[in-house]
Amino acid sequence: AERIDFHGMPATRLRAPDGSEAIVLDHGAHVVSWKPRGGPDRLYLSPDAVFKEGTAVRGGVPICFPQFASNGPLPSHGFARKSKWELVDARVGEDYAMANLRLRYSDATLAQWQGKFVLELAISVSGDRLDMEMDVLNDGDESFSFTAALHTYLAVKEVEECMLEGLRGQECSDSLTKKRFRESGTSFMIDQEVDRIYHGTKNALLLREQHRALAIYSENLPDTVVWNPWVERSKQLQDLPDNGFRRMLCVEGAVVETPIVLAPQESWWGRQTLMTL
Ligand code: TA6
Repeated sequence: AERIDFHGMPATRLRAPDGSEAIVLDHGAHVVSWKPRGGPDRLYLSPDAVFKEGTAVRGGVPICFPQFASNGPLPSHGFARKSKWELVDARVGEDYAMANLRLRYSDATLAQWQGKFVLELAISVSGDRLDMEMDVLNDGDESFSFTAALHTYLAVKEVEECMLEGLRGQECSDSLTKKRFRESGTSFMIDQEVDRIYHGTKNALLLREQHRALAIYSENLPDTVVWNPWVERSKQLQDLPDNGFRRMLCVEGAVVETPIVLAPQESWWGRQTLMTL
């Protein structure tokens, strides 16, 4: 693992012996790039992304913690993605490269939220896969609850030609229409703004495109958020080009509907794995 400067921010480049690579910023423990076996980047990073302390980066894998979206008193998606984390470990093994980053409660976080947490992100890259695991420990003497997500921006060639499979039969809350329904289609295509939370994800999801596919696995992340801002919303997002929505699809491993409650010294973890097929 190598320390690098990424758009003016300190970052770590993980390179496994097989040529697979990932880059993670100290800022937000934000994974901004993932190239399985030297291939093209499978994460979308906006060309207009802003790299600045206290700001969230558009693209890659923002970590939403301790609040997903605006479901609570904190600014959207919480403070973890805007905070400076500490790199605790970076290593290259025989067939992998990994890093561990940590964010611990501070006076700044306690001023916004009472949880005395220790949040860790472990990233590992190997062959065709990227693993990202969040670990949360309650290091205080009072319980706290939180929602969270690995808000993954997948890179796609053309979003209108993608198919996302594996959601059939799942309960879905549509954040745009505020309706709740059961998904009946075997695959869904994106041809308009989408902002949905699927509940009780059990299966692997498959994102299929022309000539390539990506499997998305979640463990301990019972909700899957699917988001694409489409034409109008993209125009409102200053850090996304007007056509940026065509190159991305967010498929997020999340815990939204039922917040996690941690008693003192209890911990929780959730993991998302991406694998090219
Ligand atoms: O995960 C979907 C979502 O919550 C959307 O509602 C959308 O606003 C998106 O995340 C991006 O949020 P952000 O705060 O990064 O602009």
